Formats: sequence, C-alpha cells, structure tokens
Amino acid sequence: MKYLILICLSMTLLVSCQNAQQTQSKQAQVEFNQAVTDTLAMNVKTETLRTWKAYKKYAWGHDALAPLSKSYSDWYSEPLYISPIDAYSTLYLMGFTDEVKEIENYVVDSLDFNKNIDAKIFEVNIRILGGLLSMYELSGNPKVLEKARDFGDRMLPAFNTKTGIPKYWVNLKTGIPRGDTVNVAEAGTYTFEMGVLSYYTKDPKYYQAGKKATLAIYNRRSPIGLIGDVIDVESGEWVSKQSHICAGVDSYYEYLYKSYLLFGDPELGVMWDQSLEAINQYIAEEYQGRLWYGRVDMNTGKYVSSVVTLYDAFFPAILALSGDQERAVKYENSWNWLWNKYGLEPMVYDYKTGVSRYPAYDLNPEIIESAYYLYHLTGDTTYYQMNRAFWTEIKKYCRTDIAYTSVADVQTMEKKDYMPTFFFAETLKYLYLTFSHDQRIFNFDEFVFNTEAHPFRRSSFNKQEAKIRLGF
Ligand code: DMJ
Repeated sequence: MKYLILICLSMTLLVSCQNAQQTQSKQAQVEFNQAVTDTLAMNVKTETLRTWKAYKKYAWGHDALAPLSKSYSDWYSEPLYISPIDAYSTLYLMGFTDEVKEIENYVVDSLDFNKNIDAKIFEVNIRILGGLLSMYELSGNPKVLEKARDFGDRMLPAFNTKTGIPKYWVNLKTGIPRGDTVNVAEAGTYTFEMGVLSYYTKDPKYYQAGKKATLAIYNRRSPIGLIGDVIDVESGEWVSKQSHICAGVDSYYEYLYKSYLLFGDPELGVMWDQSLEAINQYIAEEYQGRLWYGRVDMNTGKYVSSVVTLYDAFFPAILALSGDQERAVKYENSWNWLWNKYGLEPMVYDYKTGVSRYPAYDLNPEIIESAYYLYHLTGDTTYYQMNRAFWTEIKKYCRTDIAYTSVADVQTMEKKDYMPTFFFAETLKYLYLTFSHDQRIFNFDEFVFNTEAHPFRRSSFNKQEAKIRLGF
C-alpha cells in the first residue's frame, strides 16, 4: 500500500512536472513568436524610415525617388509631391510623428495645386485626393481638408461629359479636360474618395459625380451582367468588350463594395452582389487545380484569354472582406504559387501557357494586401508566413543601398531605377500591419482602406448622416 501511494505521488509529480514543462514551452513558443513578430514589424519600420530618409535626401519636393541614380522623377512638368502624400498614412501608423508633422506642414504651407499641368484623373484621385483625405481623417487638421476640397474642385471639370464618366486628364489650373477613351478603373473608381469628401464638406456634389460615373459603367452591362474594359466617355460605346477583373478594371469592383461598406448606399451593395455573381459564373475558372479569373467576352461569357496581371491579387482581399473566404483562400494560393515560381511576381502572366508576358515587378502590394486581410479574417498563420516570405524576397531582389527599387525582369532580377509612390502607401504598410497585427496597435475592423491603402475609420461615417451628406 505504502509503495502504491508512493508510486501514485511520483506519477502525479511527473505529470504535473510535464504539464508545467508543456505550459512553459508553450509560453516560450508564444514569447518566441512574439519576438519574431516584433522583430519583423521593427524591421519594416526601420526599412521604411531608411527609405523615407532617402526620398528626403534625394527627391524631396518631387513625386518619386529614383533609387539607383539617387535622383528623382516627376510625373509632369511640375511636381505634385505624390510620394509624401502617399507616404503620410503609413508613417502615421508606424508612429513617425516628426516625419508626419513635416509632411502635414508642407502640404498646408507650401503646396499649391494651381499648376498648368494635365493630371491623370484616376491616379491623382486615389493617391492625392485619397492621401489628403486620410491625412485629414488622421490629423483632424482643417487646413488639410481645405487642400483636399481645393483638389477635388480641380478634378470635377473632368466629369463634365455626356456620360458623366470623367475624361482621362484634367488641367489643374484651367480645368480643361481631355482624353475620351478610358478603361473601367479610370472610369469608375471615385465613389470612395468623393464620398468621403462629400461627407466631410457636407456637399453632395462630389459623391454625385463619382456615383454617376460608376452608374454609367454599370448601366452599360450586358444581358448576362458583365461589363467591358474600355469605354468612350462621350458616346458611352464600349471600345473593348473584354470582361475581367485585371488591371484596368480592378478598383471599379473594389469600390462597389468598399463604398457600400463605408457609406451604406444600398444601390452600391446591389451592384456589387450582382457583379460578383456574374464574375464568379463566367470569369472564374479552375485550371490545373488552381483558381484563376481570366478574360471573357462581355456579351457571350465565352473565354477570350488566360492573361492575368499581378494587380488581380487585390481580389482575394475583397472576396474575403465581403464574406467569400473559400474563394479568397483558393485565389490567394494561386498568386502565392505564381510568386514562388519566380521569386517575385511578373506583371503580366498567361496561366495556360505558363509564360510571363511582361516580366516586371514594380514593388506592387496586392498579393501582400490580400495575405494581410486573410491573416486577420481567418487567423491562419499561413498568411503571416506568406508575407514574411514576400518581404524576404523583396529585400533580396529590390533593396538598394538607399531604398527599394522596381525589377525589370523577374527572370533575371535586373533592377529598374524607380520606386513607385504606392510602395510607401501600400506595400510597406500592409507588411507592417501584418507583422504588428498581434500587438493590436491597429484594429483592422475599425477601418476601410481606399485602393491606395489610405485608411478611414468606419466610425467617422454615420450611415444615416451619409445619406444626407452624399445625397443618396
Ligand atoms: C495602386 O496604385 C492601386 O492599388 C491601384 O488601384 C492599382 N494598383 C496600384 C499598385 O499596384
């Protein structure tokens, strides 16, 4: 009996020792993971600051950094200060308060948009208007809102067309627009920024212009619910009837859902649901066990081509956000497969021939954005690991002695001399948010990002009030 009690006691001791050991090792694992996470988040922050300092040293006042020649590049004959405006919300979320204040002061005190240049309306909307509005959202500085309103007013004349779809360019000084042929992204990616501007200023004219343009596309859908990809802004005729979600269309779909999410305009919700159904019915296809969204004819739904662009990797994010996790996961896996095939993604790829049609990688964010969304929405660390791997490869192939640069060919990894402004706005931000996710500094569920990753708090936009201020 004595022995039995002794044996029992030692067994209990052993088990509790084992349990304690397991708890300890679990705890150690958690701490280890936390340390890795902190290190990665810190690493992205350090690299962002290094890159920002390079921009300041070699390109301050200009649109973009040329990292190899240690110089700058402007989009037009006069600079529009696009990099800092795009970088602001990323630097803000990373806690770089001095840098953020410096940009804000420059915008308020020195930036004048009264420039005799023809600006590409789509690009300046998502980067400049979106960036300024987010700067106001985050800083609350009314002078920043004045700048945003001024910029929005300069954009508006472009929408003065027979269809309401904006022309390609608008002169920021004279308001004279030009360029009658636009793709669908250029035609219908305005409801978000213009809705935000209407909300802040209580003037519905901006949202009304943006929505009219989006409706002009939607109302020209075919009987099977698909749209083309290029349109004439005056005649409203389709110039190209290829239907897809690739570059040239992407953010039109993105804004149907995100603007619905932010403002609650029910019409946009219906447009998103209907569009998604047609996309999944006619455009989605499984090829060699992977999910792809290729190109079909908008009237017949018949297959036209299997050429896709790396921009399309925005779609898993929007699928997951709108509740279709299954397709989101499958599609992100296809893009992850393609990334791993080269070590970076090619800009244009044919998933049936397996050939890259345009092999550049311009530090684009989409696959990283989707992995971040999926990490948050599924809690599956696979997506964390994906972004960890993407970051490792970006550092391996795109890092220079002062910053990061685009790659001309993902087969040779030959570098270009250009760092796009969205590297600041999107790529670095989504990496940082992934790696710092578990520190709970930023709550994904409280924000909606515009297509350039500029964040807006959902709580800033009351749905009842939006109805009045946006006029829907
Ligand atoms: C960004 O400028 C925006 O996300 C846009 O909608 C399309 N993609 C580029 C970056 O790749």
